[in-house]
Amino acid sequence: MSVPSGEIGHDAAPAQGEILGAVVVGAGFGGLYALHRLRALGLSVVGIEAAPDVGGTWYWNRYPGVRCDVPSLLYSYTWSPELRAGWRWSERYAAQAEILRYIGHAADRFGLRPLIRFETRVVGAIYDDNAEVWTVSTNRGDCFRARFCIMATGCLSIPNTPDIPGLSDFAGTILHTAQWPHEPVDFAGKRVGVVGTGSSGIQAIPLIAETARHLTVFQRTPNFSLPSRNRPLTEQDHEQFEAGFEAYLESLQHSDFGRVPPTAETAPIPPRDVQWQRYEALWQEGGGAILYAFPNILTHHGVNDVACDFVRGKIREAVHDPQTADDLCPTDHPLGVKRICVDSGYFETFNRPNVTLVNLRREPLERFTPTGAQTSERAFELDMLVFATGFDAVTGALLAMDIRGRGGRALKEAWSDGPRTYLGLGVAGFPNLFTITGPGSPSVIGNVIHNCEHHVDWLVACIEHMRRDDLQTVEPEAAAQDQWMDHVADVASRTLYPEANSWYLGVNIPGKPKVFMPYVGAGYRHTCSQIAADGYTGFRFEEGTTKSHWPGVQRDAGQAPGPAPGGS
Ligand code: N01
Repeated sequence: MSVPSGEIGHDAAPAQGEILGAVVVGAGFGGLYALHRLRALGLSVVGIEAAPDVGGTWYWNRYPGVRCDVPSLLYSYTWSPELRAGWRWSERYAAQAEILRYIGHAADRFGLRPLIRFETRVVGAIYDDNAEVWTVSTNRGDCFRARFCIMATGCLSIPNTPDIPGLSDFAGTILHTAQWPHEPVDFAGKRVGVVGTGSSGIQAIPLIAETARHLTVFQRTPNFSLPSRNRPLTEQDHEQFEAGFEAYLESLQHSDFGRVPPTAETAPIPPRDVQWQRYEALWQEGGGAILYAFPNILTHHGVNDVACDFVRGKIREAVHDPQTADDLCPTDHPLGVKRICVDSGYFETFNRPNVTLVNLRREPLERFTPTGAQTSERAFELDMLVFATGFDAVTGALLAMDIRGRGGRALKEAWSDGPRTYLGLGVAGFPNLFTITGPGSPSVIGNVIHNCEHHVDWLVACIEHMRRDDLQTVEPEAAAQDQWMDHVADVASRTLYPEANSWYLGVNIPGKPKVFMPYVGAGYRHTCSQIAADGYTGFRFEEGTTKSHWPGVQRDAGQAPGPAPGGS
């Protein structure tokens, strides 16, 4: 057996017919932690990553202004005191480059890079009913056989570029925020068009406007955005965070950060002036905390409408031209039911003489031309086009692969009416396949790193349980999955979330079934723990027929096995 040397493992010689403990697809926050934990468990593991380096979505999203909208002290792994002690965030909201350095630092600190095959994209994962193993094939033609297949493919990893007529005729530069080049992009002297005003567009627009000769923003739906009030972190910030860290860790077990609390339905509606004062205080503080100002803000129009009025008032204060201000005010959805945006000077950017807002609701974008864009009313001359048009979110990366479970059933077929999982962790008919932050789990709601950690901890405990009892396979029971999906839909239907055409519902992708994908209910961690404590209620384990007795378990930690020979 040869072991790959160096950091990029795809040159390694294959091991004949070896069955690995696990293949982990994706080397973002979830995939890296899964590799770390599974290796520590004694499983032979290999990670497969399409990018040339670790980082997941933070590797690809390098557009100007990109930073996280979760405070950096919280947007960090919690599982390693050494990692925490060896890292110091510089700003309240970290920029992408710093986050990527952090992920790279974690990968190096725990020796994870040698486990990963970079620049390799998984194209298929097929379950072999007889051998009870997964065969994972890649675009490089190699194929790995493994007992467990861990999909850490991320919720925001497949960029969406809308099919607008004439795009291929456009003679200028075309960029997408989620596929940004590594070389600096120079907007100086250029007439730039940005399509899309979600989180990515709202972060990029102020920075592009600073250097572009002219910036035209093509806006279909205005969004609610709150000021970040980003600033350097002080010694005091770090000390306070450290002092409260254990309590914070403990709170993660019980908190429902970002989800709808159990008190939402019974909470009183605070008087308008009380709400207003609270929103003002949170607006001054900066960040997305307005979303959690009252327990019923995401369930009751009596609260949410006031929050909407408040933010619209702030937009009108910031933007000088009344028509532009009006166009920037969201009116077709409640606040927070599309992912809230957090910005630095977004609305003020529209006061610049070199920035034009085009309201596509009033004048639809008809086509691109070789020299620009044509709406129903006007032609715009452009040198560069930036798509900030988001992602085929949550399910996009999973369905981009040919995943087949028992009897060769395709995941695409199993999910033809929308994703179906149990707890967002597993899919009936797809044994030993785990989906980290899969649909039907909180996934993108709250702190995604902590959601990843929780899923990895849960699945590792499940695998330990299987090893203890010498169980071969685990998968959700169909009835438990049905019940869970009904519950996910029921919880969402009792909130204001379904009132927006958001990517949470998949409606940004033509033809994608309209299903609310994240779990927004309370007590998710508790539910998962209880299910495990009760003997994994709703999961079916099998002793298996192959009696292969934990292949890959004996391997020394730290080695990266090579692929088995064969094509995809
Ligand atoms: O994508 P989006 P994003 N013609 O889908 C518009 C995370 N994130 O990349 O609303 C014209 O939100 C579309 O218009 P509409 C975060 O979770 C986090 O900005 O569909 N316009 C919308 O304005 C976020 O939610 C951070 O009418 C078209 C925009 O494109 C998620 O990623 C930073 C169009 C897409 O907005 C996605 O954000 C960045 C068309 N044909 C991202 N098609 C932070 O942590 C689409 N649009 C801060």
